[in-house]
Amino acid sequence: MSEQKPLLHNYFRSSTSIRLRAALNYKGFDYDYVAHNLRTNENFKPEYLAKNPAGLVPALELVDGTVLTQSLAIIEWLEETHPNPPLLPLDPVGRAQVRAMAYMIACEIHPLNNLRVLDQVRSYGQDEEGVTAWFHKWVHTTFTPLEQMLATSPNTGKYCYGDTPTMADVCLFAQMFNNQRFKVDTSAYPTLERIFAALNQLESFQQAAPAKQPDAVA
Ligand SMILES: N[C@@H](CCC(=O)N[C@@H](CS)C(=O)NCC(=O)O)C(=O)O
Repeated sequence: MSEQKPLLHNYFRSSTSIRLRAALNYKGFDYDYVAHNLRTNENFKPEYLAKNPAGLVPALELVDGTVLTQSLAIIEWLEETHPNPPLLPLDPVGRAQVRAMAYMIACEIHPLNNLRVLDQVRSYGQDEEGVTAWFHKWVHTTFTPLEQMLATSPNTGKYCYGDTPTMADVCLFAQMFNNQRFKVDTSAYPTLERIFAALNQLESFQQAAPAKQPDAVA
């Protein structure tokens, strides 16, 4: 009989799913993939709502049935239970700085550009051009200071903080796929583009990309 694995409830192009997949893969954490098509509201089916009443992805269902939600909370749990390789530096100031960059993306871009928020913007009569402009605005509002921070910080290395990936990098990596889908021009952010290119060289990150997932569609 095959060993039971934790279940990752997610969707191929959900950026919160991408960031969690990158973290899990980087840590070598094995899971079975459960797809919920957000476009057809599979995430609001009663069976999933019974596990995660918010109906959002990702969620990580452990083998004992415990369901963890919120991508960053799951990544923090992962860091505590599987510390190597680390996704946070050891010193408290560094940890705060990495979390700050992660939260800039996770708290100040993603919630404004989430599927249900874009649908709400559409419901106010905005056409696709208007929705795209909304999306771009919130990326640029945060990418401008993030680029400045990374371009000037002595802690910036190959990645957002030093020469190994951190929680900030998994968030940046995931956001870049959303940017590509909404055709955001990121040429004004050379440091962010350079870091994204470096992350794309890592097998664990490559395997987290939307196109690599079993539910991927063009
Ligand atoms: N803060 C949550 C956000 C989760 C979230 O909003 N996920 C999106 C996909 S990226 C979702 O499930 N959207 C479904 C919807 O908006 O109906 C996290 O980081 O896990």
